[in-house]
Amino acid sequence: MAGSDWPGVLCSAPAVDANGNLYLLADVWDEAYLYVIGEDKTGPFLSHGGLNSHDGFLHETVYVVDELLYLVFDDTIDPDSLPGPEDFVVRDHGEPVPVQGVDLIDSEFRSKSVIVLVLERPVINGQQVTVQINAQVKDLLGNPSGPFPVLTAFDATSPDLVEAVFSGKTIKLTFDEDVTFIFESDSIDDYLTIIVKDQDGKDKDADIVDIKADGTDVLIELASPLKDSDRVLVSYNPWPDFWTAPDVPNLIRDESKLVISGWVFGGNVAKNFERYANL
Ligand SMILES: [Ca+2]
Ligand SMILES: [Ca+2]
Repeated sequence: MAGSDWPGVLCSAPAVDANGNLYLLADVWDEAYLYVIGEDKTGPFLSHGGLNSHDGFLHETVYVVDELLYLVFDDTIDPDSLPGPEDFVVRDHGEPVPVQGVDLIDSEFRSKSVIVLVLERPVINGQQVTVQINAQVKDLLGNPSGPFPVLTAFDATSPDLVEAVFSGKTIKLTFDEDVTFIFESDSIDDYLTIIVKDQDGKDKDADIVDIKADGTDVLIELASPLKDSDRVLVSYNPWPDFWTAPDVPNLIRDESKLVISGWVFGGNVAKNFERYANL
């Protein structure tokens, strides 16, 4: 690897690939870019990073956000070569998920294209989502892609609350995937509040003693026991509502990990919610 005068940029020595392209591989702030010198004879291939989605900057070639599955390519794809829904096989935990639509969008970064698959339903844990592409795509010069391996989609979907119940001193929140939680009592009120009213509508104390995650559950332990007749409202307002370092406390998040330039981002944060725990 030869150096560069531009800090953060490393370029490989020029090389020739199997298609006869003369190319340079540049590593810019940990993101790889392929620069082809001369005639482009290489078909589109998957290349990480580049899409600035509504969920933040992602550094993955294949990732899933709810019911949308993104495939990021190095090259601009000819729209006429875009495969149909029947050319993709998507599986969630091994079970097929029908593809309802295929869109082609241009990335906000450089000349990348992104194929977006619209799935029949949101997937609950993208780390177990795979996609198989049984077709070729072409770049604007007509260069066809090679065959694709079975690809694993990175989980960029936030955990969703599916149930909230209480018993004794414990309120149990159940999510649709495994979650993590680091409890920090001094600032918990900024994130999570519990309002308890008795059967007459009178406020009761609801001091949080501890919170821990166990599989898909978050268990909130209160100082004093609840009665079956109490009304319990759980409100969660995470800040910030995007990727953070893994050791930031009081965030309910999944187990996805992302490393960019030595920074580790720790999981998709559950979205705001307000839920009665006895409905
Ligand atoms: Ca090309
Ligand atoms: Ca997830």
